[in-house]
Amino acid sequence: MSDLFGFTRTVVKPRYALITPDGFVNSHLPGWKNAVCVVNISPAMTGPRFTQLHISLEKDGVGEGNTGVNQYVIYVIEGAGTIDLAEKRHRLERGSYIYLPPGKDMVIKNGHAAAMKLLIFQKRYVVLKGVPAPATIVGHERDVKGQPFLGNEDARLQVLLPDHQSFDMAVNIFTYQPGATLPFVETHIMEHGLLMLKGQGVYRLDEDYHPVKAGDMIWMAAYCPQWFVAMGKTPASYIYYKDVNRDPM
Ligand code: UGY
Ligand code: MN
Repeated sequence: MSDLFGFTRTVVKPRYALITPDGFVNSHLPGWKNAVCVVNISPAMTGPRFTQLHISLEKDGVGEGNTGVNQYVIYVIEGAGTIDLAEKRHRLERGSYIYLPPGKDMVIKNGHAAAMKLLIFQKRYVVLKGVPAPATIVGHERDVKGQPFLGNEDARLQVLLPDHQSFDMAVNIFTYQPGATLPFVETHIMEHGLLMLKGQGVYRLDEDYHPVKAGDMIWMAAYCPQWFVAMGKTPASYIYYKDVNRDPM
């Protein structure tokens, strides 16, 4: 379907973007070897204040660098490998995630012949006077209990980063049983970057309704009205970024 008549579900609008895998185009990014890197969301779109990368580390793939003024959240979508941080080596598998504060060195390696696929959110860290920047976190989604969202047992939220003022970003996984919805059309100052991890549904973005499924990426600008319903016979889940805990002015 995708190569007939120039059809795609991808759409880039001033207040949101839906980017589907058929349209991904690779970039060569410094520090990544034997890797297929796609910059799905970035300030180059005019609007986003963060970057969302999809990186496929092939056999012997390595990513090496320093976070600089930014902080990273790296989530393992598929495959397994390791990350070396100053203090030690950590094993990574599907569902592992790492929070790296500014100024942190890292070396991430694929340990197998099959690709290790990574989702990376990068955001410039905004200092809060008197509050030290967060420390590194290495965790796994299975260790984070899903809480009912606004009392709905069928829409559960896993909050991957601590709810603490030192963090200026949050990354959560939202899992919906078939038919479950965001309870209302949200309109808020926070922006989002999102990857559909499982299942399918319909996303309302601004005034438009889009069918979405696992593998799709979405950018939602601040104040972009948003709503979701999970459809089909299996649960739908997505991982998403939002900016938090800082004054708007
Ligand atoms: O955290 C959120 O704003 C979340 N409820 N938004 C979303 O899922 N689109
Ligand atoms: Mn939201």
